[in-house]
Amino acid sequence: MMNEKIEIELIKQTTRELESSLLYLSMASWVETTGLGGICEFLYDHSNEEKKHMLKLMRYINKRGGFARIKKNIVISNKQYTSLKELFQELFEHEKKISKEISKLIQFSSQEKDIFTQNFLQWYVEEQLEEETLINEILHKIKLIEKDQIGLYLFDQDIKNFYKNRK
Ligand code: OFO
Repeated sequence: MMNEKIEIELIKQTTRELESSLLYLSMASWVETTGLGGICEFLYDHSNEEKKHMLKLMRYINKRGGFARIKKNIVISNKQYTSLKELFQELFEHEKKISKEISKLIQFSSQEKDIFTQNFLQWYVEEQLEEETLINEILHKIKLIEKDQIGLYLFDQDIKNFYKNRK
């Protein structure tokens, strides 16, 4: 059984994962309106990934004798971006914020001497590292080709082909 304080903190993280999923989803929708099919595919796909992160947490909470639920008042963004650079910058900041929350959660589970939760959260540490690196790489590339429409088109095609080959 996990203690109630840990359960409450994990429920907060479950909600954050859902918020992440919805953020990627709303960003994907905006990008789709710009006609960049590859990048929008990447964002839709990642929205599903975040939902899987949420489910993984829910299943863990229940397995440890808690009751997984989503907090009320979920943050949903319907923002219209001015550029892809702005969007990926926001995403990068978001992922860094999530990484900090995971780190705080690990420290808290250590304080509470919950080694199961500490161990469980290691998966999220790896995941955040991968995500931060990936989003930062994309942001970097977008900054390089910022005003080059052909460059942007080719970059989008690259991402599109990557997804085509995965199917
Ligand atoms: Fe759930 O991995 Fe990012 O936010």
